[in-house]
Amino acid sequence: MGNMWDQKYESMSREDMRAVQSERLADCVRRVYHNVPFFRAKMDEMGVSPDDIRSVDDLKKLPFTTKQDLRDTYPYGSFATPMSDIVRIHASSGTTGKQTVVGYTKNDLRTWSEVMARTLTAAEATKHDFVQVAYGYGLFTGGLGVHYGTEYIGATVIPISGGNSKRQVQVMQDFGTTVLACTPSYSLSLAETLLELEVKPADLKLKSVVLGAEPWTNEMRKDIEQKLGVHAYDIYGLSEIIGPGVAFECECQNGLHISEDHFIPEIINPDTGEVLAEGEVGELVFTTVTKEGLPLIRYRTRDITSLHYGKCDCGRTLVRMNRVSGRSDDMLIIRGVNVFPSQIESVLLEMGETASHYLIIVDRVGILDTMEVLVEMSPEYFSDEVRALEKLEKKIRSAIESTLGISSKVRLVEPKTIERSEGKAKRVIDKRKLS
Ligand code: DLL
Repeated sequence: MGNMWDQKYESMSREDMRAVQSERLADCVRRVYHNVPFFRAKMDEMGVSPDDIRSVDDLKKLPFTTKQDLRDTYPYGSFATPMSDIVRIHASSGTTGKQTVVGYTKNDLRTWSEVMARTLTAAEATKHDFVQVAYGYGLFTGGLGVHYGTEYIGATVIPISGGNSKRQVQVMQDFGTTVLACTPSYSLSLAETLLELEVKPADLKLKSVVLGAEPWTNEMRKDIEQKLGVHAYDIYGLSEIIGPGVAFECECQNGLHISEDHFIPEIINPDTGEVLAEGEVGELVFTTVTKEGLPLIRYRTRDITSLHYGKCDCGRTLVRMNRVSGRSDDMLIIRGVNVFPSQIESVLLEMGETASHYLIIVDRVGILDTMEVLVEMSPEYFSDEVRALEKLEKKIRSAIESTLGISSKVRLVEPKTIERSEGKAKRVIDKRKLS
């Protein structure tokens, strides 16, 4: 059994957890109703009053909150406390439209540190560790989120932020980094820099990497673990809910435990809003029952996953979510077929002859959608021989076609030609949306 930061809440019986959630939910709905005009209007319109919400079973009576609601009330109109109680602002990246602003009270920062402490503890960190935070610092929640969690458990934080890979490696060597936190794609860039500098992972003190902020597959995890020689833990979160720390993997690597005493999850059918049963795949929705600055009720994340309530071998009873395969708005519809970039990633990495770097270019010629996949060769398999390249391109093309049911063009490119990311990787260029 692995270590837990907060045994009481992390291994609570379902009955006790429901009691905690129900009490906190009733209080949260009251606060939001009285302090957030747009949400009060939504509840009034549906004829629901705070008195109707007594237990988690009543959640489904409540209206949803969407990213659009936050945009409509930009910047501070969704906050539930006076601005004088807000001590920190962050913002979501705004890759899919105008950015949204999130605000934290002092208690919210404590909650965030607490859930990050659980996350880091599950990823093998203790007060004796050196945590190198290579997530970006700034309005993005990654850097400061992991930073405060690290200090909270009493470990030593190395706040280097993202980028400058050679310096990252130097710092890992000189400062004795034991835990590295960054995006999965950036961890692969760092693995390449290690190779370039002829530094062997075994010569470092690294024992785990804590990766998240973008979708990645199990195949990519194997690649990272093999290249860095350590366990790679998936961590999940989003700015609107708190930042990193919403859900985290334990040593069983069998789904991510949600800190559900703070964030109650539901899975819904994204088209009808109907709540789905355990194990069914749909859109993840969260209600943040302890947040003060920006409490959100039934916030639609657009992330696609499923929930599992069975007991985990690590001893935690916190519900698990499957790794997020993508966002509903990342889903490409190509000639009527739904395609997630992560499905293509799985196909590529299962073949083993290409690196974990790829780019999907979607376009429209006349009325027909086209998809081209640029794939980087692994240096060990790289060949100048045209026939060998053509053979591999054909193999990848038919693997994509048999898995996804659509044809695509495949172009192999030389090692290190696809742009490396320091934060969230860009996997898709959809030219149809540009025109
Ligand atoms: O990415 C918070 C974060 C920072 C999480 C560091 C983990 C580590 P946002 O910039 O608001 O917040 O982006 C949130 O990123 O809705 C997912 O679509 C995606 N995402 C985050 N973590 C994962 C993950 C941060 N582990 C959006 N797997 C979310 C897949 C992830 N997608």
